[in-house]
Amino acid sequence: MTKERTFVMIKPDAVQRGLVGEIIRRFEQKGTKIVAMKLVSVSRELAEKHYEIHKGKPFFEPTVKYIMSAPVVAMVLEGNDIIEMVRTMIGKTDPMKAEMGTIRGDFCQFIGRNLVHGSDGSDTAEFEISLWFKPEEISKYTKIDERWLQE
Ligand code: IDP
Ligand code: MG
Repeated sequence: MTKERTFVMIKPDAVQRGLVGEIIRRFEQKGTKIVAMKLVSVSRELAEKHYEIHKGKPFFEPTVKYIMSAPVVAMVLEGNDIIEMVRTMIGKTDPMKAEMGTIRGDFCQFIGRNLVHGSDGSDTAEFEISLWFKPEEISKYTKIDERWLQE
């Protein structure tokens, strides 16, 4: 197991639909550690940088507009193999293909309103964390359940 950090964004539809607590609860119950978190009204510059890998695709502009449409909750989670774990918990990009029990599978229907983002690899996690957070916004601390979560 590798200790990693990942970037999670609770998107505008989740904030508007009152699902922030539910989504954070799922990550907390799984035993993940929140090391940074803030509410952000996303600028076009930030939105375009975040989705720059998708520039040129037909959904680029709608997706940029989507994450600028209302505040988002930006978070950094830390833990063993957390990048893949968060992706598994979020579910497939298209909510109609996402398994029940995942966030997208349980709470949404449209690919362009899919509630939550999680970094898809170690390079993107590093890029996204540095894009959204200053180093001093990321906390280092011991969580008291850590030794009970691990063998
Ligand atoms: P991911 O969020 O599961 O990593 P990506 O393929 O990286 O999915 O796409 C980024 C975001 O762009 C998606 O979460 C979704 O909001 C939006 N998106 C992706 N593909 C489509 C599409 O075909 N139609 C509309 N929106 C899309
Ligand atoms: Mg992606």
